[in-house]
Amino acid sequence: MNKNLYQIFFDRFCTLENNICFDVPGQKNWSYKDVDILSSLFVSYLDSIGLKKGDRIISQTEKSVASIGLYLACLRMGVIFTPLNTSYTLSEVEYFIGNIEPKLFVCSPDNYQATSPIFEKYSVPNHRALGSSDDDPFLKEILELKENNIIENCSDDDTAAILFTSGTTGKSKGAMITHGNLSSNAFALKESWDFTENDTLLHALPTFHVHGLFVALHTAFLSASKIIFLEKFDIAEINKNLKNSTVMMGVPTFYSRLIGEKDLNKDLYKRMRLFISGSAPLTEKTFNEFKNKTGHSILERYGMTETGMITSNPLIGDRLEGTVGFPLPDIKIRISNNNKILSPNEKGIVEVKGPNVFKGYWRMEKKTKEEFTNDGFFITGDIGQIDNKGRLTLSGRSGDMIISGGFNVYPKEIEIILNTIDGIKESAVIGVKHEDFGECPIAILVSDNSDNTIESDFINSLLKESLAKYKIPKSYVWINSLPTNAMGKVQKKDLRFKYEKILLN
Ligand code: MLC
Ligand code: AMP
Repeated sequence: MNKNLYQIFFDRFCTLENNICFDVPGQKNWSYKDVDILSSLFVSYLDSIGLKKGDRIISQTEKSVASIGLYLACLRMGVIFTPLNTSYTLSEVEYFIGNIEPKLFVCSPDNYQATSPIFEKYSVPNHRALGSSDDDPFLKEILELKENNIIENCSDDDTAAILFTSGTTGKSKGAMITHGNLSSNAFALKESWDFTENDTLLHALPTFHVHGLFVALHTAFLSASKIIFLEKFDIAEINKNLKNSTVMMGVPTFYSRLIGEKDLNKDLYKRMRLFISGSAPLTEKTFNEFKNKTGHSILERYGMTETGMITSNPLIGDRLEGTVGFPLPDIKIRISNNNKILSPNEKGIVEVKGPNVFKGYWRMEKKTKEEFTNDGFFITGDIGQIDNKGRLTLSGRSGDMIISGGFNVYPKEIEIILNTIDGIKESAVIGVKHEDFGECPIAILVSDNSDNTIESDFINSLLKESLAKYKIPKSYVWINSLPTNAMGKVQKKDLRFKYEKILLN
């Protein structure tokens, strides 16, 4: 049997192919049939440039139906799809191109010229620009092609996508995610959240991460649901579309922004049946205020790039604030500390096993081995505890990764650059509380000349040359020396404790 994820979607939506798949405000609607054709046209293009199963492409494109058509074409052909955050800078993109060695690099028209030297340096055979407008030249060219309806035979273990997630060393690791990982997770979520063809998903997430691309789209595709496809999260657009939707998925910032509205109109929320939150901790304050103001209990779930979704609060039954719920079907979780499995209510590292768990890091066998236990559980690095009923509560992370508005920020990556700046002797980047983004990076700096500190704007401008904007520290604090322990290791815990509220009013 063909386990190609696209085949699985197709089998589900083919009897409902006239259902609207994408409703993009201001553009024409796309039925499931239209999207199927669009993907088959992209297959023709990929085939014409010689792409085969197992080849890789990188896409750093704005959110659009065309970019999803390209993704679906890759699934159909067994070509491995690597999406990149659109805010990555050239030097970040260069690393991914060197690491992935794609046969095709698709970028937004605005970036085409700037990325050309990288594409030449790494001899990427094909470089194209794809925009998000209806009259994009590449899209027009695609629409002129003849359909190629191939759906390559794939097994559960064939890699469908490589998504990058950073590491403690500051270098990103490509997580190889298989057709089987994605299909098992999509089925688990469809069942757990009871998605059907009667649902309308309000989609305002970016489509270069697990949340917006896999969790949201796959669950909808498998159910032939309608997707209201917004360019980005914008309160006015959300309010305009809430009354025509039934489900929304978002990061906690979506919800804190919605309740922050002065004239929140409860009536708009009447048709909605489900609000889902994930990618970062949802505070109890946000959960409770949202419930008071809209009447809805947000359903919080937990996952990560390497595993897809792991746990979810129940659709029917108590959605407890501050907890991330129960393991999804076929997924096992446990808590461990120093190789010892802990009992209920004991706090330790969350480990996970199941068909959702990725097959390894791209070209990093050693790193892959280090992240799994001997009996095959993936070590998430998240800290939590499981109660007697099996419900998971998270309380932090073992590393010093920061999650800002749902985007991960790795301090090491920023510190490496800060430490090269003249005038900075040493630096420590930490996550502190932020009203809007939940958590944000700030940098604690030590000057190499006690009489002088450098202007923040100057540091920002240097960092922006190589780092995406969301990684730029929101504040700089100069101190005489960093606190260290007897081994000379910087005590970030002390810094976090001292500066935790520095960004709050
Ligand atoms: C934007 N900025 C951010 C930021 N997003 N800074 C820190 N953290 C962020 N997340 C910057 C902008 O560049 C801008 O900088 C300034 O902050 C104000 O921008 P804004 O217009 O207010 O932000 P906006 O465009 O509205 O974006 C905020 C957001 C967005 C929360 C809507 O960040 C977002 O869509 N986040 C979702 C991330 C996501 O999908 N994560 C899933 C990962 S998958 P300046 O300098 O121009 O002022 C995963 C697994 C799982 O984690 O479990 O799901
Ligand atoms: P990523 O590597 O981008 O996939 O991010 C995964 C990380 O996001 C997880 O390891 C968690 O630390 C965090 N995360 C995801 N969902 C939640 C949640 N509901 N609550 C707290 N943290 C979460």
